[in-house]
Amino acid sequence: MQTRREFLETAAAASFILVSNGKLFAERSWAFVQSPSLRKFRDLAGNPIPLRGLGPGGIPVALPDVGAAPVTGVAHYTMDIRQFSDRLHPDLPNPTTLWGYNPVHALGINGAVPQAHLGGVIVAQKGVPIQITFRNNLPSTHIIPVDTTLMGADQARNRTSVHLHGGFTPWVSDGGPFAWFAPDGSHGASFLNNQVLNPGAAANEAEYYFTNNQSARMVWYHDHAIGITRINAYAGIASAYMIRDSFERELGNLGLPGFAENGGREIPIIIQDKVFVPANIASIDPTWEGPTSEGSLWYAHIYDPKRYTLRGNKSGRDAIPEPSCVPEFFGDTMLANGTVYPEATVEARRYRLRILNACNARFVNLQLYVDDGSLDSITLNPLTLAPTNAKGPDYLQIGTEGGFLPHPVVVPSNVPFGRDEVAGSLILAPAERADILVDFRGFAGRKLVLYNDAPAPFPDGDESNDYFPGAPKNPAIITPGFGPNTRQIMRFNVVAATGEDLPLNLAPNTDLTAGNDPLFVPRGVTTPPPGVPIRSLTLNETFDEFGRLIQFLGTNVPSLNRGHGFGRAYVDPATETPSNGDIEVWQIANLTGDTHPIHFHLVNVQIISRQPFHVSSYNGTPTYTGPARPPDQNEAGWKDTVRMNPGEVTTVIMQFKLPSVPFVVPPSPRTGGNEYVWHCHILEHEEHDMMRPLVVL
Ligand SMILES: [Cu+2]
Repeated sequence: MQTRREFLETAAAASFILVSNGKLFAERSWAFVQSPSLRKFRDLAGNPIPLRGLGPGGIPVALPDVGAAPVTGVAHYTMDIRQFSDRLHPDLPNPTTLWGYNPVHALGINGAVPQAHLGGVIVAQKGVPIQITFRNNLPSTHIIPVDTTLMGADQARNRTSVHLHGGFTPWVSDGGPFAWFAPDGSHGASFLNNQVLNPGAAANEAEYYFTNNQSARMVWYHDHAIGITRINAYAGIASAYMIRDSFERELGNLGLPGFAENGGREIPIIIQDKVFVPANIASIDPTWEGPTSEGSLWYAHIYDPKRYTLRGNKSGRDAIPEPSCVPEFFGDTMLANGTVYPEATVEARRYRLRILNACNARFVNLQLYVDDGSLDSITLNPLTLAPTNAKGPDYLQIGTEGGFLPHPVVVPSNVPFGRDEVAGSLILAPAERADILVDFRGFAGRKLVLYNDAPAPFPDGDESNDYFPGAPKNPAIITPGFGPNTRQIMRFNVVAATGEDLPLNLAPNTDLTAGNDPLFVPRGVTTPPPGVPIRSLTLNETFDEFGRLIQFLGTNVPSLNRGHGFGRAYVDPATETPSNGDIEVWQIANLTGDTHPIHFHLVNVQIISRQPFHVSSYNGTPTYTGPARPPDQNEAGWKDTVRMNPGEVTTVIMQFKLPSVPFVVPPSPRTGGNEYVWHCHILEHEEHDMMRPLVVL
């Protein structure tokens, strides 16, 4: 597999990419903001920093309004999108200013629903549609600096668009980049939400219809407004959405723990990485435009050539804008369910964890180790930097983004990331989800650290993005037991069981295929089914007019835009235009040095294979350098986000079937069809400009 460095060498040799003197690992300066030193797992008094659960005191679970929805008459919710503050760690001197969802009604709460980070989890039932009025109450000043040179960003700062990620949604409710709406009633060119579903809507409102016509799974919803998605999501505009069904309920008889919203031993865990404004921000980062009180969110806003690759040749390059986007943003402090370094008290019995990687760009390789009682809980082997701690229980993975796997898969919980195989324990790219069972029996009285060692960027890594005490290549001075730390996410405090679980009758030989749509290709088959049309597509990296790195999706035909290689801009005419019901195979050649988590709106895909190819000789047709291999066992089901590694062609298959809905869905005024998108879910890539229309005719 190619490394980033090799990518630059081969890219420079290839005539179709106009790269000069690219240096991906320039020497770093350390003019970089770091979060305050925050204590892990316990507050100053030694009390646990509790992991927030669902419901009162934790993340609010939205409830419907009393009246039925306009137009369709289904259950209706009202959700505000606003600026609020929430204390994300007890040692932070101030609560953090955030943007986010705030439901009007919530489970177990009478009166005003507390404004909490990630607030507004929705629990839906398969086949029971719902409708939501989102009210945009955001102030006109963003809490994160806005780079107005990005496509679509030079408009109102408080635009938003709500995308149900993984949902099976008519395009007018899909919350695409051009379907944004602002408090003053202005909206993007593709915004038909109210015309279709709520003609009486107020200026700041937008109406969305979600079919829930999908098997049980955890999806999520987040902002998708053009030009500001990465900063809106980072500011907090994201939450989870659980779809339940009868198959899932029946699994309770096989030992599946009960649901979180009913107080069962199911724990959603939403992982994010952030940087918090330190006390001395004015001297470290004098041009920071966001809130300056200690504990506010901080985000990279300067394209520092010492830190990020810049096209070497100055001639023909415009001055770098400030604020500027950056190639990827990595935080230094991990959060779970909106709290920094929390601790969950669990009984020594079986739990179901629903994990979502909601980081902007950081991948995680999730391991579980017994806290060894040392100051930092984890002790690293000085040579390998792998934990010497005893291992925690392995995972039994039962599902992914697209619902249940065909068969449960045992995932060992103690495999450090390995660069050669690009493998580890439970690897999740941004937007990927895992549904896992963890049995804490035998660990009563001990504490287990949820640990991550995935490199950032993935898979080659720049060690200055890897924060832990004694990190050899990170100049940050970190006190053991405190952050910044990107390796320790949270801790489980295992206490004695108060009851006994039903026996577990879920194992790798259990057939769960009845719980999901039938797959196109049998397990282990790495060739596309005969007769299915194949599209050849590409992932590209080059430089923009300012010399900054930019990523594009493309076809296998060179772009007419000089310097784009095979890449096409999001606003270029659509090239992926299947018809309703079409089945297609997409073979996506990654010509870059990074793994990209490619997300498909509307459809779930089945991964058929990954196959290495010779990047520098790619001319539209790959020359393969090794055999195709099937997806990992825990990717064998349906996926809405697929990791595509450098130097590999990833082959997926999907059917572009539109949902049927009880109202008329007009074509998009922009693209003339059912306007969806496919894009990289590294949010900095998506924004600049790794996204393409997917127009279903
Ligand atoms: Cu990407």
